[in-house]
Amino acid sequence: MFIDIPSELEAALIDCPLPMRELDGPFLAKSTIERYRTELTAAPSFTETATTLRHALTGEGGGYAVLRLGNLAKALRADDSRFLRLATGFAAQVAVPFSPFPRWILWKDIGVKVDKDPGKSSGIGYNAFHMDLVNATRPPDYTTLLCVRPDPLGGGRSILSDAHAAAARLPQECRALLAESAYHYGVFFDLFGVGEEYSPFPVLDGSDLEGFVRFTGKMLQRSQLGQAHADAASQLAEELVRGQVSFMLQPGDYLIVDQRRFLHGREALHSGQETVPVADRRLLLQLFLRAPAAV
Ligand SMILES: O=C(O)CCC(=O)C(=O)O
Ligand SMILES: [Fe+2]
Repeated sequence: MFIDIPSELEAALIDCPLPMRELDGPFLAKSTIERYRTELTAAPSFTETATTLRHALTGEGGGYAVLRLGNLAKALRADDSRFLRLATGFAAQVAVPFSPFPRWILWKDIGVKVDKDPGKSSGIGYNAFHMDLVNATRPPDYTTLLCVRPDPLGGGRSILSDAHAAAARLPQECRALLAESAYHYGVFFDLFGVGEEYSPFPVLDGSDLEGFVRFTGKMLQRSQLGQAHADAASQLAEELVRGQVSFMLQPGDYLIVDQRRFLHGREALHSGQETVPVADRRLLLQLFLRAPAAV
């Protein structure tokens, strides 16, 4: 699931100035996608690398990938717009980049805030298994996280788990409870390209292999759920942990997750974050993708 960039491709990409992107509402414009594709496919080994990436995401047993863009991040600086355009160009080989949030143009910062709810995005604690935008009727098909800086104190490993495999290990009664529209989480406002608010929602939607597993571990503490439904969700949470893989994202690593197959989360950052200057703290950038057929 880790994909290295061949050195001849890295060399070509450093000198491949992609133009500023244009937007079409919340989506990256088709004209930009075509322009990026034309520029990038001219680089040696780009087409093969993009094929490897798509295969890692869509092939049997697949569902996530980490593109190792660290050398490019070093050469261009990980938070430089030229580097972000290259990452956007790779993402656009998978699906259409978009931003559901009016505040962010495509890339959203996930920094570290010591006084935030520790279990949430940019908190310092354990961020339990979840899918992003779980309470939307059309969550993003892919969520992606680009690592600008890992936790300098060494915490914050990424965790991933195959959602359908975890659900399949549960007893039938438990799966039946998870298929009921008895779950809810969070608020929904001012979001683009993700449909309507979905509340209450079922965790399992019947089409066991194709559908989303609409789960977020955060609802176990933060939503009022009936006892039987909460117990079923806790069992799923346990199975997700049992099947998890974890790894530390390095600077320039670009994690792409198919939200229909894998749920994601993050282990706690190391203690002592308040002693780390804000400019040195962990920083990820998040981008969502919509599969072309569904745009
Ligand atoms: O901090 C991380 O590694 C993951 C953050 C996350 O999943 C989110 O903000 O949705
Ligand atoms: Fe997330």
